[in-house]
Amino acid sequence: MKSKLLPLLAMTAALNAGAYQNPVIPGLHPDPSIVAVGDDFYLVNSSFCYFPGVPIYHSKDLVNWTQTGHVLDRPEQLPLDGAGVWGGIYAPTIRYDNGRFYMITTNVSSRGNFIVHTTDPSKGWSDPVWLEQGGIDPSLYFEDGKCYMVSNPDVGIWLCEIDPLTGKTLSPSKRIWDGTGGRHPEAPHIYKKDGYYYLLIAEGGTELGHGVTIARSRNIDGPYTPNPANPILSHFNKEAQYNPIQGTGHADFVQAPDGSWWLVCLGFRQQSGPHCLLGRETYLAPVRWDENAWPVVNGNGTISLDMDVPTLPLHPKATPAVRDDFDNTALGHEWVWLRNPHSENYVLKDGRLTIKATDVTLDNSKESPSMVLRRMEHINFSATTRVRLTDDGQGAEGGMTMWASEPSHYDLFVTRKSDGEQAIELRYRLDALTHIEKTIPLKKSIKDVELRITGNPQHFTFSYSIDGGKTFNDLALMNTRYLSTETAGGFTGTLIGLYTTDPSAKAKAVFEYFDYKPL
Ligand code: 6LW
Repeated sequence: MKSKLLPLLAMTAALNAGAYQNPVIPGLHPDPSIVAVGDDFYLVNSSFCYFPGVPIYHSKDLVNWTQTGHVLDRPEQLPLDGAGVWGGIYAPTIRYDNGRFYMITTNVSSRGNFIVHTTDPSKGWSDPVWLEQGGIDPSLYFEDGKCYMVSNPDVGIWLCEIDPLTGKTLSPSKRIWDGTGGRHPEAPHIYKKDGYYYLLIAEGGTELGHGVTIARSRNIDGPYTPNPANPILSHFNKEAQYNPIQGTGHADFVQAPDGSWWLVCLGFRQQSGPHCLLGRETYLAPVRWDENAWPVVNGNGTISLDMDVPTLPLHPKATPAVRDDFDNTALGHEWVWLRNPHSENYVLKDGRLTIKATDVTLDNSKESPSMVLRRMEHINFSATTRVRLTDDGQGAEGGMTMWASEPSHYDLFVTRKSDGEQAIELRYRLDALTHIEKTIPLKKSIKDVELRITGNPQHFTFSYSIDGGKTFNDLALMNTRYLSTETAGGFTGTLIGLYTTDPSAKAKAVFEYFDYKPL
């Protein structure tokens, strides 16, 4: 088994001591929630229509994060029938109390709010415990053996006491704050510090007007008094007008063992004008408490890519290897499926990933196609694979896709044509438009083809090689912006998929490796 990690350690943060680089978790990693247990930090993100769900990360220093798995890794925990890029799992919260981890979230495509719990995240999490209080973005607060839940039904923040192990509601739900007037008050979290309950929320919607506001009370159920300096974090202002990070919001606080306070939040990076393809990512900022006991985020309520602030002692992590040789017994945590996969259609053997086709195409918004995906994490990147399409009937395809949603993807693939020959094709699917941009017939002697997609802010370039990757021929370039959140929609950004589909459901696409390289 070849190692997936380079043996050399490399700083993922900025190399200056006491500085780091944002985002701390790039690509589709929105709605971060964080908890400290001793000197270990755990962080979770929302995952929408993708399986497994709710990626969980671990860190010792808040800057370097390693994915240890997913919280929802069994279909019984995560029914995703018909879930699309606006559906599935919304914002999770992770908390720890009395030896047990809790993760609370919403499956908007199923029964709503639920909790899973575990005493050891590495051993897996419980089945869902379903909850009665509605709304999205549920969070938990524990105190003196009691557990409180907050979420946002009816465009406000509501609180009730619950039993987190049975889901039973123990007190009537009470509306405790409406925010400062921004749209979509959401993402509530409660913390206690120096005799105050602080209620942190997001407002303004998860676009450019996003921000974080806070209120406090001596009693958990209010009345809550807003911070006169709200919002405590927003990029919808002059200070952040030219900031490459926009849409900052949806935050969670954590206190480190050295007493310092920090916030994780989401934000997005634009490319090709105002367009965003990476999805919403996880950012980190320091927090201090001012003389009136209100939190101040990174001095002026904005954050930057280069953070010149003291950090905890850094624990650099290994740089991920460019190449996935598919020679492990399971795919790495970076790979996900659209909806609940048919696992029998994915075989890792002899250093190859074989994906068996069904007749489900990438345009099908109900079923799970034969496709594995990994996040696009960098604006400038290249992704390369070697594929062989076998047992293929007419119309079968196997290859790589830049996938935003069922109606929005660019596909580069090997296909069996009506004349019985194979060809390389490049297709753009953009809503009502389906366009074959190029068809390159393949000689019978050619079995393996390398496919490459290279991304820059404006364009994806599609290329192929038929000499084992020695020379690549460019087929075409296509604008990135049509796959952006602004155009294609969805909460999920763009992913890179390896897929196959066949009207006769017989084909196999055999992938020998997959390279993902930031450029
Ligand atoms: C999430 C909400 C939000 O539940 O977007 O940006 C929703 N914030 O809090 C989906 O990520």
